[in-house]
Amino acid sequence: MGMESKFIWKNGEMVPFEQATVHFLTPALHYGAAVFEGVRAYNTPKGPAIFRLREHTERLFDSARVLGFREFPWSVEEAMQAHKDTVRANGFGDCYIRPLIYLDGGAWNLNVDKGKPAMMIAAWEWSNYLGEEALAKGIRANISSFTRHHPNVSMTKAKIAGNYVNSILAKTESERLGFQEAIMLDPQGYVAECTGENLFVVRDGRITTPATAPILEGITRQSIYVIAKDLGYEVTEAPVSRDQLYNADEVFVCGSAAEVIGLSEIDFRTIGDGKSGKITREIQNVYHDTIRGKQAKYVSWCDYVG
Ligand code: PPE
Repeated sequence: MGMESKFIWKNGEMVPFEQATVHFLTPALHYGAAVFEGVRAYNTPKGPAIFRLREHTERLFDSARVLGFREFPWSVEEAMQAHKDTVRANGFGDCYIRPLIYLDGGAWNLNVDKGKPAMMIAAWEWSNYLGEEALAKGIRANISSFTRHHPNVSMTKAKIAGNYVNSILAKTESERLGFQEAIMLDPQGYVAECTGENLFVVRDGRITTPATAPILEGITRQSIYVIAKDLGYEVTEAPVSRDQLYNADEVFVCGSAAEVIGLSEIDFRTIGDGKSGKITREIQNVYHDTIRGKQAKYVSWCDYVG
């Protein structure tokens, strides 16, 4: 399954896939000066719906503001509509949606004000972000030798393209070592997040997740927080140390692309009984029903493409 689609939304127009190109001298390409989102649409009983579209679009605009953009040609509402149009134009049900606002033209002295923002939105059919067997078996991870961003070096709340070089370094290293994901520690040495997911720890029936200061404020993380509380679990934000992962009953990661995936092993230490744990599976099941519009309580999180 590739990343092809019929159409990509480009600055207000729906253009054929092949025409969604940028010039070599696009500043975003040289400096990583772009912001993006990872969003998913799912087939639901009432037709395709985009999960938490408003929250993703608001975070996209927040990221752009953090990067320094001050004026946009589009509003949040227009961008939300553009996501729906892209899914519809391609005839997709289950798909991944990737909007990107990038610095286009004229910013050659490292000042955002000298360029202008441009936006494109693509969609493609992308399943199994962490591999075919991840759901049932869980995945093996290690603690990366690369440290996650310091909040005053790279802005951790923003999905800035350039920030992801840190993720690429870590993920490449982990996969070359034979793992499927990298867990990254923050500059103080506490557990931060993975290269493209937030992380939760379960011990004695209680759930803990690192606080948001050094990490991306994941929308899946926030959804899981609500779901787990509604299921009756105590969920706390607290610092998590590396050895608290080793001694956890369950560890799971979550993100729009990955959804909810258990960790079976960390640094060659088996977590729990070495597969997705009981609470992980319970949350995973509710999450899967939620994103497909099958949980009445959370149906307002599904934005129908119409
Ligand atoms: N942390 C990071 C660093 C991150 O990139 C993501 C999303 C999350 C946490 C979870 O955030 P949320 O999707 O709002 O729950 N990662 C996106 C990009 C993955 C990629 O390979 O590119 C995603 O899941 O779409």
